[in-house]
Amino acid sequence: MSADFRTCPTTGLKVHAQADRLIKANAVVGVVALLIGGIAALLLLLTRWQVVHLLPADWFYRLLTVHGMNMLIFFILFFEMAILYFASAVLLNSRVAAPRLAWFSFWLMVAGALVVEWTMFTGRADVLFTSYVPLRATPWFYLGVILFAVGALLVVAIFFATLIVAKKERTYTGSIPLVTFGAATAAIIAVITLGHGAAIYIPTFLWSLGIGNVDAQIYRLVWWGLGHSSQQINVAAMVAVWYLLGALTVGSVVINEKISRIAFTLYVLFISMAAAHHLLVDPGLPPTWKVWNTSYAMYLAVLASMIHGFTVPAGIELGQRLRGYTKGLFEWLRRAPWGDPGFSALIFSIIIFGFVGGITGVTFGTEQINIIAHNTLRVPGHFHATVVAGTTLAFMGLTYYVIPLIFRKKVAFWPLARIQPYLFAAGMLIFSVAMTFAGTFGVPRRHYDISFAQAPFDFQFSPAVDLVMTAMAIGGLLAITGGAIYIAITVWSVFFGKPLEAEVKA
Ligand code: HEM
Ligand SMILES: [Cu+2]
Repeated sequence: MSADFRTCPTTGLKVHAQADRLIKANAVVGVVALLIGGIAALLLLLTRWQVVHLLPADWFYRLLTVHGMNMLIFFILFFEMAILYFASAVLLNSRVAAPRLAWFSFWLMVAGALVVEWTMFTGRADVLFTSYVPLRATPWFYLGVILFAVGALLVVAIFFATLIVAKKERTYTGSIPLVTFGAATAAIIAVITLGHGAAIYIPTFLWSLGIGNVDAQIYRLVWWGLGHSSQQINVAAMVAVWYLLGALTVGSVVINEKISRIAFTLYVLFISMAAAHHLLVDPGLPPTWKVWNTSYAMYLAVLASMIHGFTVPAGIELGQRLRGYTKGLFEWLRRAPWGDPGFSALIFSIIIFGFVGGITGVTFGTEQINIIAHNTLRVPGHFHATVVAGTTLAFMGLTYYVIPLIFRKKVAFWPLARIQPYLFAAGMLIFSVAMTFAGTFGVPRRHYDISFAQAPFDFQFSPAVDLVMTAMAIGGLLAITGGAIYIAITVWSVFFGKPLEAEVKA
C-alpha cells in the first residue's frame, strides 16, 4: 500500500497516487473548458460593444450557449471534482475509494461534455445554457448533459465513500478538517442539485425525441432547482477554498470552528428555496409563494456568507498577528504577502463576491426590485461578480498552490503570476459594475443588437449607456487579459515547467 503514496515535503500530507492523477486530469480538462469559454467571452464582449458589433446574430446566441456551458458547467464542475478528491483523499491522508469507478466517471463527464460541445458548435443546440422549453435542441444535447451529470454524481458518491474509508482506516485524528467539512456541504447540495437535474433533463430529453410534453412553467420551476442550487455548490466550494488559501498563504487560523461549521450547514438548510428568485416575474406562480420563498428563512443562507465574510479575514488577521505583525490596527494587512497570487486572489475574491455580488443579488432577489432588474444586464453584472470574480478567482488563486503541491512543478512566468489576480479582479470589477449600471438604464441581457437596427420602431437609450458600455468593454478586455495570462501560466507550468525535486516515498 505504501508504494501508492508519496509524502508531500511541504505539507507532510500523504498523497495517494490515484488522488494525484485524478486531481491532475480534472484540473487540466477544467482549464481547457475555461479556454473555450474565454474565447467565446471575447467574441461576445466584442459583439455587445456596439462600436465593434462583431458577430452575426446566429453566432452570438450560439457562442452565448458555448460560453455559459463551458464556464458555468464544464470549467467549474471539473475543477470542483478535483477539489472533492483533494478535500477527501489528500486532506485526510486516505486512498481514493473505488479508483476505477472514479476514472469511469471522469471519462463519462468528458464524453458528455464532448457531445455537448459538438451539438453547440454545429448549431444543433442554440438554446443557451438554461435550455428553456419550448426551445428545442437535438436529443444529443440533453443526453450529453445527462451523461455529464451522472459522472458528476458518481464522483460525489466516491467523495462520501472516501470519507468513510478514511474514518474506518483511521487515517486522521479528531473531527474532519473544516475544508473537508465545507466540501462535504457542497457535495450534499450537489446531490440535491443533480436530483433536480435528473427530474427535468430526462423528461426534456424524451420530449426532444417526441415522447410526452414538458410544461414551460414547470420546466422553469424544476430547472432552477438545478440552476440555482448549483450556484450554491460554487459558493460552498469557494468558501472552503477561502479557508484553505488562508491557511496556505499566511497560516491563518479558524477562530471558531463551530461557528464556521454552523454557517456551512445554513447553506444546506436554506438555499434551495432561494431558487424562487429566478421565477419572480413568472405569471404562473402566486405572489405569496414568491414572497415567502425569497424572504424570511432565505436570509439565513445570506447570513452564512456574511459569517464567512467575517471569519475568513479574522482568521487571516490572527494568523498574521501570530507571525509577529502586531503593530497598530493594520500592520497585519500592510505586511501581508500581496505579491503571492494565492493571497491577492483570495482577498479580491472575498471583497468582490461580498460587496458587489452579494449586495446586487440580495437587492434584486426581492419581488419589487426584480421586476425592474429582470432580464437586464444587471443580472449578468451580478453573477459575474459572484461566480467569476468570486469563485473563478478563488480557484485561480488555488491553482498557484496546486501547481507546486500536486503537479510538482514550478509556477512559470512568476512576475506575470504576481499581477494576474490584480488584472483579473480589476477587470471583473469594472466589467460587472458597468454591466449593472447598463442594466439600470434598461439595457437587456442576452441581446444581440441594442441599436434595434432592423426593428420597426425606434428606441434610444440614455446617452450615458454609450459610456457605460465602453467601460464594460474595457473592464471585460482587462479581465480576459488576466484570464489569458492565467491559462498561459497554468498550461506552460504543467506541461513544460521545471519539476521540483524528487519526492520522498512514504
Ligand atoms: C474574462 C471574463 C469574462 C467575460 C469578459 C465575460 C463576458 C460575458 C458576456 C459579454 C456575456 C453576455 C451577456 C449578455 O449578453 O447577456 C456573458 C454571459 C455569461 N457569462 Fe461570462 N464572461 C467572463 C467570464 C465568465 C466566467 C468565468 C463564467 C462562469 C464561471 C461566466 C458565466 C457566464 C454566464 C453563465 C453567462 C450567461 C449566459 C446566458 O445568458 O445564457 N462568464 N459573459
Ligand atoms: Cu439563484
